[in-house]
Amino acid sequence: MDLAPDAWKLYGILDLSYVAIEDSELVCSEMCQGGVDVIQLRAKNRPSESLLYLAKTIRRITRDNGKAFIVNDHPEFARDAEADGVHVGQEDGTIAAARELSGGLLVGRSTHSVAQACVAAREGADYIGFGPLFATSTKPNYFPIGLGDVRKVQEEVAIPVFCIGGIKIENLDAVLDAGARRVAVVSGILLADDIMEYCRALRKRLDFIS
Ligand code: TZP
Ligand code: MG
Repeated sequence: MDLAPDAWKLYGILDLSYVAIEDSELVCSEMCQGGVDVIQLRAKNRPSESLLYLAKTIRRITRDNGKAFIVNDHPEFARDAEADGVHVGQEDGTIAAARELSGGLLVGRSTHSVAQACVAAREGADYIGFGPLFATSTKPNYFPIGLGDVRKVQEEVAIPVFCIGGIKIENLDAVLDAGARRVAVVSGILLADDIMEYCRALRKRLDFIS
């Protein structure tokens, strides 16, 4: 398992608004075998107890497959599940607080502009999400920022930038042509007929990117 976000290109998000909890182990395994580098567990509005239990299960599967594991929103669960990191949004407190609460794990931050990306990097985030590039029902209340700043954000910050939001196999070339080197994908993967094959197709295209 490579713990350096710098080594990750394909960031898969296991979002329980798309996956029934009883299917999550299988989906996680398929994502791992399809070639994601890292899996984030994202479970908005879920009771905390079930989330910690699931986080421990996903930790086991990701570890067995040599993949990194990130927990969204809950630094204490990240710590207790022995995840590699925690991912926090703009409203989720400081990077330092998330790192402290997680017991010193990696901390990623969602950003929606180059300015927010710069702040996150200055604050000490280990990587950022940047988007949504395109409109997406996974994060419906966010205005899509488009492809225009993809190159610029990577010039402005030295930490890894994961482009996110509406990315599918069909538009991946456009995202990469705009300068992206890493992507995070939720519904594209989770709604695919064959999750493993879908991840493999994304992976294959990303392998050409330095
Ligand atoms: N942050 C910015 S867009 C987004 C998140 C979590 C959702 C991306 O989901 P999808 O389904 O890949 O568009
Ligand atoms: Mg959050």
